[in-house]
Amino acid sequence: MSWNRKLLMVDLTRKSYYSVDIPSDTLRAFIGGRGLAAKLLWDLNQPGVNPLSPENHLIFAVGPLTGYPVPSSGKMLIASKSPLTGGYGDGNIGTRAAVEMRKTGYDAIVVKGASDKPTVLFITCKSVEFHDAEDLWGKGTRETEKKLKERFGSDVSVLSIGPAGENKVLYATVISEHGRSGGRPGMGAVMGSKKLKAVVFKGCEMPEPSNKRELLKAATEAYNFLKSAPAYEFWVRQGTMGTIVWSQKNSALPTYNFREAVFDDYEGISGDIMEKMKVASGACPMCNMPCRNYVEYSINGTKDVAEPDYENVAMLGSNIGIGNLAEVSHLNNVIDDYGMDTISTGNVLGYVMELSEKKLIKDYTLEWGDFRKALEAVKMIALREGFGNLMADGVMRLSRYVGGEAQDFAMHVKGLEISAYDCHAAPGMALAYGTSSIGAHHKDAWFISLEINMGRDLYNEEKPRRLVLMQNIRGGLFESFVSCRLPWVELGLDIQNYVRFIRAATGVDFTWDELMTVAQRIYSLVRAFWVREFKAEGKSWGRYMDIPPARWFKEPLTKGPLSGAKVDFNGYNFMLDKYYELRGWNSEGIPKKETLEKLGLDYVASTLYG
Ligand code: PTT
Ligand code: SF4
Repeated sequence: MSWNRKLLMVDLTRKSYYSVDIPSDTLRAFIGGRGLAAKLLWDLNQPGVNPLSPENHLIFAVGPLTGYPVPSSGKMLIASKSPLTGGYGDGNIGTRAAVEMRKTGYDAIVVKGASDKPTVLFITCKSVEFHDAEDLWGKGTRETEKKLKERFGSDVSVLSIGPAGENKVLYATVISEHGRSGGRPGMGAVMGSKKLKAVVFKGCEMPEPSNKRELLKAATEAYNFLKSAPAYEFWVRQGTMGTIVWSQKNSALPTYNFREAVFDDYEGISGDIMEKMKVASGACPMCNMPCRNYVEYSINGTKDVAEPDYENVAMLGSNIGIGNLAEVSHLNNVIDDYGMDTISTGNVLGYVMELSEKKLIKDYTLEWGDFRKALEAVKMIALREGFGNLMADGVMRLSRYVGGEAQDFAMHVKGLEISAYDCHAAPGMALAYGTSSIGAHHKDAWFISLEINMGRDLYNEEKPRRLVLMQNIRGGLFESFVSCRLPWVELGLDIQNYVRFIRAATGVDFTWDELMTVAQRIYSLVRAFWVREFKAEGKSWGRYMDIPPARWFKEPLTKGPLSGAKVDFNGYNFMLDKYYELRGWNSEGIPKKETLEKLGLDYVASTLYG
């Protein structure tokens, strides 16, 4: 069976709820996670809805692999219309809450309305309860989770927001287990706008897989493969932090607001330094390749423990000129507690540092590498104090406020700040950012590693072809199964294992081609959602939405072995055209009518084309 086949609909305004069955053909067509979330947002949201209004829907979704004993399946998706970008937004979070949610008997939970007072939702397999959370409003995510466990029992799992979500910082996220964060494009702000401080889960039992024997057999083989993979030992030592040195060597480490791609002090924030500070490691549920590294650090004599990952460290380290992992870890920790995205925060700080250096702002200044002032700025953002109120709206809005040349080095795509790979010398990765489903995030395609092998300075048809495949696997399948992609990405677990898992779990004889069609369907639906929302709000939509910041085209690198590199604008557009062709979208990046119909999205076609 595998799917719970149930949707929980919660109305926070009325404090009511009911459940509905999900039709089998919907599950087959969208699988779960992102697929289901995109379908629900398309169906339930009024076009043009204000993302921070009660009418916007917030979705928590698991998939048919979530929580099964298959490699790294302890993940879930949080999705909504994004207040940061105005388009489709989601995030993937690895937490026990994913497993508990699956055990409550729902595949997705849809939250609409807004409470008049801070509220906690307590969801079990038997009931849905609305609890007062007045005492938690204003508290950090760490204390919130602790207090909720005291209140509901140590066996519950918690997703919560901090002051940033409450204050509707446009890149506020949802936090779990202190150091896990999901929903970069402001999913925490959507929760805050609904006065939903936290969701607490306590499940009963997992749904039975369709073919348990086969699922366990396939999973055991995969777990064994991972343990014996050549990269395993280094992975469990450094996890994503190994990428700092990799990015430095490959001129991809964002440095000084993506002005450069190598950082003089990279050794101070490297995986090797992290290993020296490491006091423990951990894993998301069902994972046998633990990559959560807990480091102990001391700032001004006060010790604490943080959980740094590559993106956090690059964006709060090299990108803002800090080469000290203790300082970066502290920033990371504080940002987790406020509940906002480290990538966007690092971008905003780097952007304000560059604006200050160029004397383009007078209201507030920040210098490269100034840890103390960066820490103050983080607080100002989370609490929307002074200039922090503007910084809380992200780089795109800040660049419009400053205007002129400042827009050229505003590092975002579609309003979402760029994650930690510089693309001066990686046009295919720039295309991956340009076309990602939620704005500039690497989750749909960490194309740069492949591109380095293919030839970085090439502009050809092969790159968009490989990019579409990579996005379909990562953004289509892993986000819908919902399961961590890192066994496949980092340790080379053959993707065909997942075809075996999904068949055994669901009992549906999915073929590879059918799974690719599901992924194409999800991509076109998500893109159609963006277009529908932009049109409904009277905002313009065009291929310029898929073009990364001017900096990468105009200002070459001046340091490192790839000094002089920049992206060729015509070459980029050539690959973008090929990309559109492969997706069946027109030259403005809009899915064609016949593409939508071929994918079974006739209802979407009739909205876009009348
Ligand atoms: C993800 C993004 C990432 S991706 C990182 S580090 W990375 C940043 N982490 C943050 C953090 O921490 N605190 C914080 N306040 N903000 C943060 N923002 C950033 O968020 C994450 C891991 C990692 S570590 C990666 S690559 C992989 N991502 C996966 C994905 O997206 N899908 C999937 N099926 N599997 C994945 N496996 C890996 O999971 P977002 P997590 Mg995160 C402290 O949420 O919104 O998708 O942005 O999920 O549980 O923290 O695991 O070098
Ligand atoms: Fe979590 Fe890392 Fe395991 Fe993925 S590989 S499930 S991010 S611990």
